[in-house]
Formats: sequence, C-alpha cells, structure tokens
Amino acid sequence: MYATVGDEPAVAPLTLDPALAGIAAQLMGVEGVTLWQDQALYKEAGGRETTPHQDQTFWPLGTQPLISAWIPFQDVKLDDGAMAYVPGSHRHGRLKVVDITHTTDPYDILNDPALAGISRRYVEVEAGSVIWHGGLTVHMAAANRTNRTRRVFTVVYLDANARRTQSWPVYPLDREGIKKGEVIEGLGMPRLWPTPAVPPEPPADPANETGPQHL
Ligand SMILES: O=C(O)CCC(=O)C(=O)O
Repeated sequence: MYATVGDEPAVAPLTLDPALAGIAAQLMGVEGVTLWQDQALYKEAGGRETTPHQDQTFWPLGTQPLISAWIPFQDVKLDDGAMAYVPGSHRHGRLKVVDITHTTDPYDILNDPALAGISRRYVEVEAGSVIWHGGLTVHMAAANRTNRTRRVFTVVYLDANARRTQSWPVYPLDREGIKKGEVIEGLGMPRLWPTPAVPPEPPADPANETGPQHL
C-alpha cells in the first residue's frame, strides 16, 4: 500500500518502477506482483538498532510470497545503520511476532530455538544499490552511530494472488473492503507486474499505518 508515495508524489517513479517490480516477481517466483507498501526509512543520528524481526508476521498475509527492496540513498556502513540478515531463517516459517515499536517488551527472535547456531550477517552497501529480503527472513538494522541521518527507501511487493488471511484491522485493506480470504488488490495496492498499461494513481487518503505491528 502506498505509505509514502501518497504524501510525496516525487517518490512515485521509484515505488512504481517496473524493473524493480519485475525483479521482485523473479525473486518470488511468481507471475504477478502487487505493491504492498513503500516507506522512507530515515534513521536519525543516534537512532537505535532496529530489533531483529520478520516483516511478514506484522501483516495478515500468512506465508504468501512477499519481498522487500531496501534502497540506500547513500553508502551505508555498519555505523550508519547497515542491515543484517539471518541466513536460512526464511525456511522456518512464521516465528513469533516482534514488537519493533517497543510498546511491549519485544520477543528476542535471535534466541528462537529454530535459529539456534545461526549468526546474523551485516551487509554494507553503496548508494543506489538494492538489497532484497523475503518477508520471512529474520533481519535487523544497526544503530546509527554517525552524526547524520541514514537515508533509505524501501518498497515491499506481494504475490498478485495473495489473499487476506486475517480480519484484524488494517486500514488500507478495510478501506477497500478486502475481506479475509479475498485477493489483495485495490487503489492503495495496485498491480505493478506485469507492467500495467496505465500507471497507477495513489489514493487521495494514503495510509501511513500498515496495521497493528504486534498482535
Ligand atoms: O532500515 C531499517 O532500519 C530497518 C529496515 C527493515 O526492518 C525493513 O526494511 O524491513
């Protein structure tokens, strides 16, 4: 769903980029791709570590194919807030949800028995790179120990056949009347691959929330 492009149309070419959507389709091994969300991940100087988590457990999507492109607008070294991934963690399905907002005490997913003996790997990247992680890959980002904001943009793609698996409130799905069991597609969640004949337009009331983060 559009989280950013609705507020800032200048990001539309990146969020709707057909090449990225095509790569997402190939990586997921699916025929069609729907936009799930875009987001600016600007981590301010001194910003804390992003707690290790799986994205997919935040959303009513079960284990259907979902993938994120993480696109740095600057070189990102460890001290800027680099991403780290737990190799092979996606093979363990949905683990316990992590409250990355720290409203409650977050579950320490790195100590989940399924991940015993696997270490995270940090990935330092150059400006303009695109790094990808699946919705079930356990990942985190380091703290920003520099004195400048770390500037990153992310686009999350979903298999075009994906259906809503839970009925707990998610504003963009509810706004478009997508009920549990129904295919996810709508104004805020347009098809991006195969490339549509007419480029999608963001809805008038963009969703800045993607739904509960720790049900
Ligand atoms: O960039 C960050 O700090 C965290 C990013 C993240 O968790 C994600 O893209 O899913």
